[in-house]
Amino acid sequence: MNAPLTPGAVNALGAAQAAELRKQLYADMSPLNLTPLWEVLHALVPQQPQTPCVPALWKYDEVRPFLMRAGTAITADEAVRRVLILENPALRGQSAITQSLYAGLQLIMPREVAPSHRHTQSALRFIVEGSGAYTAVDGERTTMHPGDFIITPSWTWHDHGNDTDEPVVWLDGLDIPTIRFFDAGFAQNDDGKVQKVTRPEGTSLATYGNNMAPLRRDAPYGATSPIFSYPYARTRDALHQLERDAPIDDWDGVKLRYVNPSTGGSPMPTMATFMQRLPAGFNGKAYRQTDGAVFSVVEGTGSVQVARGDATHTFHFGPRDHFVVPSWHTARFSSQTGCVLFSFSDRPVHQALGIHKEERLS
Ligand code: GTQ
Repeated sequence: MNAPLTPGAVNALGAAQAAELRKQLYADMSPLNLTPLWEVLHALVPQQPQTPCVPALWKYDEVRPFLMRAGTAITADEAVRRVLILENPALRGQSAITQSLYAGLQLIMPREVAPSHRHTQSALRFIVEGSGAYTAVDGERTTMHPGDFIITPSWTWHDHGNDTDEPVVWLDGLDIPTIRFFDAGFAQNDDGKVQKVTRPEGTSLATYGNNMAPLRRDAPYGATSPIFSYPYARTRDALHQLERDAPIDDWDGVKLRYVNPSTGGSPMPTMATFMQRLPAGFNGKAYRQTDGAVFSVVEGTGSVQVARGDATHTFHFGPRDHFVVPSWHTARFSSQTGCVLFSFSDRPVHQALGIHKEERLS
C-alpha cells in the first residue's frame, strides 16, 4: 500500500505509477457508480457535433418489393401499422433514422384498415404512392394524394384506411426517439377499429388553411397545427410561381417551410417540414446545420453530396427515393432536370433550446 499522497504530489510520480494509481482509483470507486469525468470529457463536450449517424439512401425500386412482400406476409390489422422502418445504418436495432427521429414506409392494401389508436408521439405522413386512402384524425378524414403532407397531432386518435383498389404507401416521420429520450411516451388503443367521422373532410383546411382563423378557437391541438393536411397541389403551385418570379437561393433553390398558422412556427413542436424545388440546371452551394434531415423525393431527379471530414457520399435520387443527411454533415444539391424534395428535421427542438446552428459555405 502506498502512503497517502498530498495534492500535487502525483506530479512527482512517473507516468507508469500515476497510471497505476488512477486505475486503482477507478476500480475501487466503480462499485459506487462513480466514473472520472477527465477520461471522457473530450467526447462528452466535443468541439463540434460528432453524430454516430451516417448518410444513407433508400432507392424506392429496391425497397418497394419488400413492402409488397410485407403486404402478403401480414395484414394491416395484425401488424397495427405495416411499416418498414428506415434505420440509419449506424443505428441498427434502434428504430431511428437520426438520433431524434424515426422514419418508415407504411403500406396499406386495398380494403384494409390500420386500427385507431393514439400516442404522445407526433407523426407526419408524406404520401409517396397511390391516391385515395384516408387517414382519420380526431373525427375528420383526409384523403391522401402523392405529395400531400398530413399531420397526426400528439395524443389524437387516428386510423388509416384504403377503400381504393391500389396499394397506398406513405412516409411516416415520428419523434419516437425524442419521446423515448425523455421517457415521456403514452399510448392507447381505441375501442373500435375505425373512429367515428364527426366532421366533413376539408373542415380543418377550410377553417385554418386560408390565412383566416376562427374567432374563438385558435389552438385546438395545443402546439400542433390545426391543419391536418397540406395538399401538394397548393405547395407545388407556390414553388413553381416562386421559381418563375423570385430569386433562386444558391443553397436551397426555392425552399419553403410548412407553418402552423396559429403560431407561424413549425406544424408540430418537435418536427419542422419543408418543400423545395431545385430548378433545372441547379448546382447548389454546400451548407451544414445541426438538425439532421430526412428527404423524400417527389418529382424529378438530382444528386446530393453529403460529406463530413474526408468521407463523401454521393446519392443520385429519383422520385420516391429517401435519404438522410445527418447533423453537421455538409450537403450540396444539384439537379439537371429540376426536382421537388420534401424534408423534415428536429429543427424546432434545436431552436427551442437555443442551439440551432447553420453554416452556408461558399
Ligand atoms: O401510424 O400511428 O410508422 O404509431 C410508427 C408508429 C406509424 C402510426 C409508425 C405509429 C404509426
